[in-house]
Amino acid sequence: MTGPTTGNNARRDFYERIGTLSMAPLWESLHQLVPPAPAPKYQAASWDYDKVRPFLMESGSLITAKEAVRRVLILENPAMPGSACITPTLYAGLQLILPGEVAPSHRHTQSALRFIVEGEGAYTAVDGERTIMREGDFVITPTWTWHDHGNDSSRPMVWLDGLDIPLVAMFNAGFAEAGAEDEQEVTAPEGTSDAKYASGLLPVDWKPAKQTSPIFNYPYSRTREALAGLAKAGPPDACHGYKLRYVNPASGGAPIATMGTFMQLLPKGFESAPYRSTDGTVFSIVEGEGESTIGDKVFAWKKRDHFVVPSWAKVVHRPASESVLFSFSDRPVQERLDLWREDRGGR
Ligand code: GTQ
Repeated sequence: MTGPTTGNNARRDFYERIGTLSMAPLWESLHQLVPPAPAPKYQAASWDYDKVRPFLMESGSLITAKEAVRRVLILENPAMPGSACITPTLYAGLQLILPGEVAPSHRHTQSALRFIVEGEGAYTAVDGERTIMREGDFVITPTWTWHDHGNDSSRPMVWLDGLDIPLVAMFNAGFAEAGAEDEQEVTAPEGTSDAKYASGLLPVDWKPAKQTSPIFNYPYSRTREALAGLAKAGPPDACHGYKLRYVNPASGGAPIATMGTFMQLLPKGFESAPYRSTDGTVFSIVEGEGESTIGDKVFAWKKRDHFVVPSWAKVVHRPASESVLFSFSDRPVQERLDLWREDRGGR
């Protein structure tokens, strides 16, 4: 019996010959394909709102919301240039609507979340109902629902858009349509969905048609009140401080099937225990200031700043004042697939 041919030239020649049949040797890439632990190809990064805002306002003089359809500056992961991704599964951007503008109606299979960063009084319309948005509100645009945005206030409005664009692209499941009119017809008074679904009550014979939450604005006033109550009720979690997840009241699951959303309060002087999880997470600072160590780098943050924590990167938060952080990730998808993991550093 003769042993295997071990010469590199013989192997390379073999790889070339099987390559002509669109085949490749697994043993050359096995450890990258099945890594012992996540090895993300993207990095931690932050966006300082003081630096971002002038460009956002400048974009307002370059193009109208109508022409742009959505006037947004994408927050792109610096390790994924040209991808329009902030993580491999998530898209994030800052959208500007100036007084009097309308971002015309359209619908797409990508789900969107809006997290209001600056301003008050613009609306988003979803399926015939408008909601007025204020700072800290979390608003959803479910998959394949008509939506337009408008600003009847006297000030610019800026919000964080979070979408599952890369995930939908991976599945090649993207469809989109422009509406016949810029603004969809309003068929329900403001507050209808809040009255029906947001008080721990549901219309008696209502059955959800999809996984998406029937609530489309989770106002900050209520979220903040819940956090304050929680902070009075007991000690903070070592890793998260006081952290709540937004919920679809009809299912107990996430309001959007593809993106989990969270709000946490970090008390002044708190230092979180090192934490990591497999869901790369985008943060938007609502109140306060401080810094976070992500992996081996320190990122300072304050109100309206944004940062991204990659999968399995260790994070430690150090708020200098009482702080409130909104975040979103693909955690519900990973949980559905039995993939999601966390490491609480023993705490
Ligand atoms: O508001 O519909 O930032 O379709 C990117 C794509 C926002 C939106 C974005 C979109 C939207």
